[in-house]
Amino acid sequence: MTARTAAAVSALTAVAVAVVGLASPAHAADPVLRDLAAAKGKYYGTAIPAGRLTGTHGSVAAAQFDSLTAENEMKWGSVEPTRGSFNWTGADQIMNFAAANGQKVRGHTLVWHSQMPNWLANGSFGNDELRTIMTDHVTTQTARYKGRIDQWDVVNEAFNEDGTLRASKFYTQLGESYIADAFRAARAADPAAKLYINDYNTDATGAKSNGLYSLVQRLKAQGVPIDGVGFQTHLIIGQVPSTFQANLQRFADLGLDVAITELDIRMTLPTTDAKLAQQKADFKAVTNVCLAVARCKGVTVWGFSDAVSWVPDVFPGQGAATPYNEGYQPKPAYYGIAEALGWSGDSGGENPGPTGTCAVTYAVQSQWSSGFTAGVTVRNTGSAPINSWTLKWSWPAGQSVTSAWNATVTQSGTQATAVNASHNAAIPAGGSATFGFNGTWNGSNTAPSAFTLNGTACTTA
Ligand code: 9MR
Repeated sequence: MTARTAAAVSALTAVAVAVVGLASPAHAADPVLRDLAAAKGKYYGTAIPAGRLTGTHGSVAAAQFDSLTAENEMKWGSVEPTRGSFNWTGADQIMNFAAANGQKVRGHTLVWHSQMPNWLANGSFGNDELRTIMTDHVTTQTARYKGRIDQWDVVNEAFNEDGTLRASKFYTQLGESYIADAFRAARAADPAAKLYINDYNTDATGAKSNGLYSLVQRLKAQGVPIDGVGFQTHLIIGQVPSTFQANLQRFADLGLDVAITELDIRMTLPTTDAKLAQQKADFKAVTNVCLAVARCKGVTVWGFSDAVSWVPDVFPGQGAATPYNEGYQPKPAYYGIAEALGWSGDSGGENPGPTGTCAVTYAVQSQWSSGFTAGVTVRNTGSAPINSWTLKWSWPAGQSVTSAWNATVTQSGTQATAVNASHNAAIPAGGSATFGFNGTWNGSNTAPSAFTLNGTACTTA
C-alpha cells in the first residue's frame, strides 16, 4: 500500500487510527466501517463463526463491525442436536464477544428447512406435536437471549423461486400458519427483539419477492408481530439488481424495517483488477441502497474475509466474495463500502494484491518411484507488505501432498492450499517465503502451472 501524505488523512480517518491501529493488521489510517455507518444512523455487521473470534479474524471483526451474526451456531441443528438437550457453547461465545465489543447481534435463525437436527428432520411427528416442537424451540431460544438480540431471523428461506411457499416439513404439515405461530412465540418470549423474515433472491422485484411481499401483507393484516424483512443479498459481480432500492422501499412502505443480512458478491477466480473494481462498485451500490431507504437498519456481510467464506465450497471456481482478501488486507470492495458511508480518504492504491504482485518458484527437489519432495518460494513483488498468506494451486496429474514444513498444506480434490507458518506469515515488499512438502505422484509429475496468493494470480518463475 502506498504511503499517505498527512494532508490526505481526514479528521475522520485520524480518529480511526486510534481504533484500528491496535487491532487491524491492515493500514493504520484505514477507515472504520462501524463508525462511518453509525454516523449515518446504520450498523455495519458481519457473520462470524465462533471458532474465529480470536487472532486477526477476531480483532478485525471487533474493530470494523458493530453487529454480529452467528454463521452457524444459533441454527437449530447446532443448539439442539438431541431432542431436549441444548448446546449453547458457540452461540454464547458470540454473544459474549459482541457484548465485550459493543456490538449488536442478529439472531440467525429459529425456523429453517435446512440445518435442522437429524431427530427433527428425520422424525415423524403428528401435526400438533410438530407445532409444539417448533414453538417450544422458538420460545427456548429467544428466552435464553431475551433483551440481548437486536433482530431475530424468525423464519428463514420460506419461499420457492416462483414465490410459492417452500414445501418444508413445517409448511407441509402445518400450512402457512407455522409462520405466524413462530413469530408469536418469539414476541412472547423476547418482546424487545425485532422479528424478521429473511430470504435470498428476493433483492429484486420479481416472482419470489412478490410472494414474500404478499405474505408479509397477510401477516400484517392478521396482526402477526413481524417487524422486518431481511434481504440476504448473495450476489455475483456486475449484477446488483436495478430494482433493489425500489423493492426495499415497497416493503418499508408496509411499515416494516428492512436489512441487508448476508451480503457477499462473488466472482469467477482468479481475481483481476477489473473484477475487483467491479466488486468495489457493487459493494458501494448495495451500501448506498441501504442508505437511501430510511427504514433500512444496516448491512451485514456474510463473512468479511475471503479466508472464511462459504462461497468456494458451494460454487467451485468462484470466490473472493468479501471485502478483505485471504491475507486480511482490505480489498477495493472495502473502500467502496467506506466511500458509500461518506469516507473520502486516500485508499493508497487500494488493491492489496493485483495480478502479478506475487511470483512463485516451484521445484521438484527429488523424486522416487511414487513419491517426491518439492520446494516452493513465494515472492512478494508488490509494494505493500503481506501480513499473512494462503497459496493455492491445482495439481495437473493427480498428485497429492502427504506432509509439509514451513507451511500447513491441505488438499481437497486436486486443489492444494498452503497457509503460512507463524514465522513466515509476513512477507515484506520485495521479500519472499519458502516452504516444502512431500507428495505422491503416479504416471507423470507435471508441475502446477498456476498459483494464487491470497486469491490473486501469481506469475511463475
Ligand atoms: O455460511 C453458512 C455455511 O457455513 C453453512 O455450511 C451453510 C449451511 O446451510 O449455511 C451458510 O449460511 C447460510 C445462511 O445460514 C442462510 N443463507 C445462506 C447462507 C450461505 O449458504
